[in-house]
Amino acid sequence: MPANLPPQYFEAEKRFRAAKEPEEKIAALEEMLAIMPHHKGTDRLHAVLRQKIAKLSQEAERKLATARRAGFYISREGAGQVMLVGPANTGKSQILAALTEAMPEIAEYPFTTKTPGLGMMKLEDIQIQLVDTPPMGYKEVRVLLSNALRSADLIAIVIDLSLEPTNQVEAALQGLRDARIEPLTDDETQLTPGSYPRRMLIVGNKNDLTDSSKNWERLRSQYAKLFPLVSISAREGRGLEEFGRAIYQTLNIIRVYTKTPGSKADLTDPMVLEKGSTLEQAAEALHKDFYQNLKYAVVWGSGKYDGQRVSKGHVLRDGDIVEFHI
Ligand SMILES: Nc1nc2c(ncn2[C@@H]2O[C@H](COP(=O)(O)OP(=O)(O)OP(=O)(O)O)[C@@H](O)[C@H]2O)c(=O)[nH]1
Ligand SMILES: [Mg+2]
Repeated sequence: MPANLPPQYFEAEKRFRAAKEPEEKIAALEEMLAIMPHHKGTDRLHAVLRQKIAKLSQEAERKLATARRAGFYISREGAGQVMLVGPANTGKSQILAALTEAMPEIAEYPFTTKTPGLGMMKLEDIQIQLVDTPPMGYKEVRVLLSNALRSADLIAIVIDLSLEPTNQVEAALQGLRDARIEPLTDDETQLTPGSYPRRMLIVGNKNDLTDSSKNWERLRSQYAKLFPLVSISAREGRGLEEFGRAIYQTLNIIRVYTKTPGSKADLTDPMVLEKGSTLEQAAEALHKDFYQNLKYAVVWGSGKYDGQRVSKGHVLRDGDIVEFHI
């Protein structure tokens, strides 16, 4: 045992032991390597950890290749990625069809969708990627689906309002918990260590059917405090605008329009930033030159008055127009 390993090393080692995915194991090992002092006594341990990382990297590569082949490796496009998940037959594919150009298979029987389906949904002047997924609890795809869901910007739990809602929501939440995905909350102490906190909302679909209003009330009384909720009929095209608004709000984003000095603002192609972003963060997202050389900016919208000069720490708001000066 090499001497003088600091306590942080053993904490990272504990994380390594607890980790289930190769990516997490690699991260813990890299931390251990960074913490470990370099001298003769640690040479061997160094080599052992490096070897482990190399092996795990190969494993991660193989997993990724499998996911790609099966259509579960979904590259993110647009201003946000929203995954439609839930029990079988609740209308996830119908929603994708209603809101995008995609033409997924829709059928009366459960377990129709076997691999994810993608489409782009227009929300005012931005595009959101919608992803239709196979039903949760479909065991052939569980691992691949879990991995895909962990990187979603928003998980939309879709349930059928003609049926009792609680069981459906709980089944979906349990499926997500099995994938170690938990609802994102403001209170981080609520989260299980090693879990993947994600933003979530609940969609009650088929609100055109009998009993749907009774079930909607039930759903609201039980979950309104925990999740944003929306009632729709994908088949009849009802509530789709509200659904879009709920997605936009829950994604927690703002749109910022840029303007070059002396010309008009480009109001067609906003930058999309996380809510609460500062001018400096906007500059960073735009281009590294802007970030490095930013002197100040002029803002229309969130300033006290239009055309106000603001500093790097200024918090931007949805719809702001920004003119960067470098
Ligand atoms: N009445 C009504 N039926 C709907 C609505 N949305 C979907 N359906 C019907 O519900 C059935 C299932 O729809 P799908 O979109 O295939 O459901 P899914 O959740 O993708 O199903 P899986 O892929 O098996 O998980 C089909 O018969 C649809 O026509 C709706 O808003 N109202
Ligand atoms: Mg489907």
